[in-house]
Amino acid sequence: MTVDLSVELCGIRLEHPIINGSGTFDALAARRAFGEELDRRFPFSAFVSKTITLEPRAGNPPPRLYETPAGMINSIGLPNRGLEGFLGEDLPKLATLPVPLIVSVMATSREAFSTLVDRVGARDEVAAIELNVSCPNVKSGLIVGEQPEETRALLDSVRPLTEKPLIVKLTPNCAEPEAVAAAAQGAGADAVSLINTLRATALDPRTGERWLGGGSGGLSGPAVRPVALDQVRRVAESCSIPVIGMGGIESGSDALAFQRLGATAVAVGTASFRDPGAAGRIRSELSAELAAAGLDALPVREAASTSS
Ligand code: RRO
Repeated sequence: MTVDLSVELCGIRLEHPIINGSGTFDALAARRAFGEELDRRFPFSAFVSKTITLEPRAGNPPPRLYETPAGMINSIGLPNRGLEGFLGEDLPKLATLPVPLIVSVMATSREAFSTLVDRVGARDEVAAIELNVSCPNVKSGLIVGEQPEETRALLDSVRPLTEKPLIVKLTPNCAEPEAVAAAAQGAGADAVSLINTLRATALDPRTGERWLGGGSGGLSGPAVRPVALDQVRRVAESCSIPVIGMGGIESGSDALAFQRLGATAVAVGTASFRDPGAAGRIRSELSAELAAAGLDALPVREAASTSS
């Protein structure tokens, strides 16, 4: 049976539904390591950049990773060249990847978010912008993505600045992700993606001190998959814009579970750390899963019970 894996995400046609989670695959390093072979077998149907900020950042002191049962905690702390460095150095290279480019941005004020969206959105190489809202608003002290009102106000600021699709990357560290998704949708977001990592801490057993240089971090990997599935289900049931599902996807069967619960696309993150080819394998497995279920295309999402 021929299986059609293609999907449409915010008006962008994708060959298949598997993209990367922001910050989990360094495409420029992979190209240095694998050369043109990477382009021939590029594992993702769209590429999401590591989140960038207005100013350059060094990131957190090491250690930045801690392995847990069925997962890992990261505390990378957003190292990046800043907007100008990204536009001048990284974007021209990322634009030569064989798939559409989604640029992920984060800021601690609406003004800085606006500058990022305005400048990134003006570039033809960029297909869509991801707003990473797992960050505090320095004025209110609140984590934007934990609060529907903060999320709505952010979208109100940035929505008029670009016609490019805006994808809001939701945090799982809140009581009601569906309320935040609804606020994002109501203020003009084109899609939501979830989940970012779950807030987590690890201690060094020898010293009793916190292990990670940044203090606490975010948990990802198969350990978080049931949480991610539940949040994707709740968000997909309560809003009508596309949902990009992620959280511990390691197999085609995992990917299909997110699709069955309403995800239009899925992202592979932690699995790529162990095997940079994981997403390619997951794509083949997804195809085989669908064929085995007698399906020639991905499940179609049921209409949401409520909309904006
Ligand atoms: O850079 C990070 O430490 C980081 C970010 Br910006 C994020 O959104 N999620 C995460 O787990 N780590």
